[in-house]
Amino acid sequence: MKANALLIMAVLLAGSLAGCSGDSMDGSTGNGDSPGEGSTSKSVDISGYAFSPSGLTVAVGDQVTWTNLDSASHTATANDATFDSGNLAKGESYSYTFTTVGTIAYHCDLHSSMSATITVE
Ligand SMILES: [Cu+2]
Repeated sequence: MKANALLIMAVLLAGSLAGCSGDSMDGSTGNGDSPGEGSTSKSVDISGYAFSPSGLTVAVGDQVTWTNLDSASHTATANDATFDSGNLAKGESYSYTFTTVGTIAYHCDLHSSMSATITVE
């Protein structure tokens, strides 16, 4: 009997731990929006001195990953400083999870001709 109760508790505990796992929760002093269900990951390639796609719409809670495919270094830097990848060498990537609705224009700090937008709905 007692062993059964312990087993049930262990299962419940494991379940709740799994439920809140995540590797991008470091900025969690958030605003009450729940990034939970339905959040997805989207990708932006940095290639040929351009962001592709240059206009991307995501949902609140979605994570966007920029990957630099060029030989040259690039950054993905929000004009309003919401996010900043820092220098990305070839093959490096940077991820950011969007938690606030709005349109964020961003650019490459190293190449003023490179700009794009993320729209968060
Ligand atoms: Cu660049």
